[in-house]
Amino acid sequence: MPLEIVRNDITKMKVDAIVNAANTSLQKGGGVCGAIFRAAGSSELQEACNQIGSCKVGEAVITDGFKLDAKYIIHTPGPIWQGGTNQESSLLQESYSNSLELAKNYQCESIAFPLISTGIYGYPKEEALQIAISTISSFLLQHDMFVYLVVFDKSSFGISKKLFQSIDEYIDENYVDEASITFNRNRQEPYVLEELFEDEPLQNEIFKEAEYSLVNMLDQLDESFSERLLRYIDEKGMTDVETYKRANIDRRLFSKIRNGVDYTPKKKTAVALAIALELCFEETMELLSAAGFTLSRSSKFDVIIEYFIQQANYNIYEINEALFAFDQPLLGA
Ligand code: AR6
Repeated sequence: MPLEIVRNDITKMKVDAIVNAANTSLQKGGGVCGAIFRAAGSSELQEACNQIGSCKVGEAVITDGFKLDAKYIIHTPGPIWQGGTNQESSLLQESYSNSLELAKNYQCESIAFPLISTGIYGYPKEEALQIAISTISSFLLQHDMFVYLVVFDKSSFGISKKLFQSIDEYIDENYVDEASITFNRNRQEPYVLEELFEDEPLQNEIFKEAEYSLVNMLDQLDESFSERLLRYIDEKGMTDVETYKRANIDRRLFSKIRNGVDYTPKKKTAVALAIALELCFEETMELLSAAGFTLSRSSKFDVIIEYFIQQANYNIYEINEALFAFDQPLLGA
C-alpha cells in the first residue's frame, strides 16, 4: 500500500531510500542516525556527508546507501522541540516534504522514514506522527510512491489516548470472542447423504433438478465486486484516482480490480475501498459480500472498522493508526 506503518529497524528496510533523522552538521550521532551510520559503514558515509558539509533544519540532502540494502540515504535534520512555539510543526512538515521531493527527483519508488525528531530532539510522538501522516498523505495525492513510516518500538507509537479508549470500549461492548460463539451454538447432527438417496431413480431426479436450478442460479449471478465497486464510484460522484488514493491502494492493483470482472481482492483492500467511498455500514456490507466477505462481531479488525463507519470517520490513515495500535492488519494494499 502507498503508505504503510511498520514496526522495524529502519536499517533493515528494503527500499530505494531510507531517511536519516540527522543533525545540521551531518555528523554521526546517536539514535537512528547512529544505527544508520553503523549499518551503512561509518567512515564512508561520514566522508560523503563531509563533502556536502551541512544541512539546514527542514531541508534534505542525499548520499549513497553504501552497505545498506537501500540505494540512497536522505538526511534531514528535524527541529529540536522547544515547547511548540518555535515553528517546530512547519519545520517538521518540511523535513518530510523535502525528503519526499528529493526521493522523487532521484526516481525512488519506495522510501522509509523514522519518526523524525521524536527521540533525542524531544518532539511529542503523537503530534509528530500526525504531521508525518498528513504530510506524506498529501504528497501521495499527487505522486505515486511506496512510503513506509517505521516505528521502532511499540511504546513510541500512540494514537490519541481518547481515541484509543473509545475504540477499546467499543470493542469491549461489541466484540464476541470465538470461544463464546462456539459454546452457545446449538449442535446439529449432519445429514447422512446415503440415507437420503437410497432410492436410485429418485436420486437421479433430484440430481437433475439440482443441476437445472444450479445452472439457473449461475446464469443469474449478482453483480461482481468490480461491477458493484464501479457502480458505487459513479453513485458517489468520485473519480478512479480519488478512489484509489483515498483507499491507500496502489494504482496498478486498482486497475486490476477495475478491469477484472471476476477479480476478488483481499478483504483489507475491499474494506479500504468502502472507506474511500464513505459507504455507510449497509453499503459496506453489500460491497464486501460481492467479494465473499462480511464484517462480524467476532473479529477485532471488523469491530474496529465498524466503529469508524458508525462514527462516520473515513480517514484511512487514522483508521490504520488505530488498527496498528490494536495489532491488526492495515487497510490498503
Ligand atoms: N529504526 C527506526 N527507528 C529508530 C531506530 C531504528 N534503528 N533507532 C531509533 N529510532 P532520534 P531525533 C527511532 O533520536 O529525535 C541524532 O544524534 C526513535 O525511537 O534518532 O530526530 C542525530 O544525529 C525515535 O522515535 O532522532 C541528531 O543529532 C526516532 O527514531 C539527533 O539525534 C527518532 O529518534 C536527532 O534527533
